[in-house]
Amino acid sequence: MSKKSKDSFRAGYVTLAGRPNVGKSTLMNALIAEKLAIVSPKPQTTRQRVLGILTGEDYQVILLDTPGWLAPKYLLQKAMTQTVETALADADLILMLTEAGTTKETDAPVLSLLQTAKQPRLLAINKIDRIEKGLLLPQIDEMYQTGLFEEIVPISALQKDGLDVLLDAIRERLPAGEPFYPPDMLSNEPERFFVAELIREQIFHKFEDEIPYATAVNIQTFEEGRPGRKDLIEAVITVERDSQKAILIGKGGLALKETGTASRAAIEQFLERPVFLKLVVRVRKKWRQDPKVLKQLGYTSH
Ligand SMILES: Nc1nc2c(ncn2[C@@H]2O[C@H](COP(=O)(O)OP(=O)(O)OP(=O)(O)O)[C@@H](O)[C@H]2O)c(=O)[nH]1
Ligand SMILES: [Mg+2]
Repeated sequence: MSKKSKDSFRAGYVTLAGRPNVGKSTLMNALIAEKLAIVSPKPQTTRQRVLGILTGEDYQVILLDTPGWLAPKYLLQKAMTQTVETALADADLILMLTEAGTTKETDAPVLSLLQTAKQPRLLAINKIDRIEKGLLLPQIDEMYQTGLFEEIVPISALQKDGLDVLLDAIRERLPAGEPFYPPDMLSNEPERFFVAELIREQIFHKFEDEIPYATAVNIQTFEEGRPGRKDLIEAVITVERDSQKAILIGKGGLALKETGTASRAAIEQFLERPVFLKLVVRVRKKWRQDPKVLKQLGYTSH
């Protein structure tokens, strides 16, 4: 690093926060230009904080993607809200995300969460590809009037529109300081985290109703470097009821086979190497309410 860029380097943590389904994970992936966070059309896809690193010539943004902010109804959701609170406390800068075409009432719970935050805040209004540009101005106005945001940037995370402007707004508010991570590093999460998430993403895409929400995935075996053989990954899919297990497995095991095939393709693309993937389904009654299981699955630290 040259002396000049060392002196003017900026680095910091930027926490993404917003309602479920507004496109936080899509934005994270678009900014990092790598699929780090899973995405689905269903709300509450993200359950844990996901860290992504974006390093430029004179800056390093460490993005923290978080679960959508909601009123918790069960222990897993409580853990999800705690994750958001911790990520907000860790932030140098807060980036709230909302959707174009909504009013501030829709975002009232998130806005009140940010009210007590001490850090500078930006707002990105996402999904502008879905509405007429003219309709955006009243929304921008209304959100400025909350007094919470230094800058408001309309974007489409999906179409990668407005991201340069957003990145500039982020960059100029980062604290001066040296990078926290090597420039080529995109995340510090372990591979097995991404692998489990990619399987969970398939389940979010493939199954309806309560199933995705009652499902957790953890990696039991991850054997690399087997001479002449593919890496072996064994994943356990946990559900709450026998009926859910039956649906996940399907007639003659067909549904599980399809989930396995789609998951393996996504995992191989992510890891850039072939793997052998084995899935098993188990039932843990009411695991979403069980502190022990939540801890085992990594949703809580205590
Ligand atoms: N049209 C449009 N759709 C988008 C855009 N960004 C995200 N989406 C879609 O919105 C849905 C939710 O996206 P996610 O990135 O999973 O949203 P999230 O905020 O991370 O959701 P949670 O993790 O559940 O809180 C997906 O179907 C995305 O494809 C956008 O700019 N335009
Ligand atoms: Mg998400």
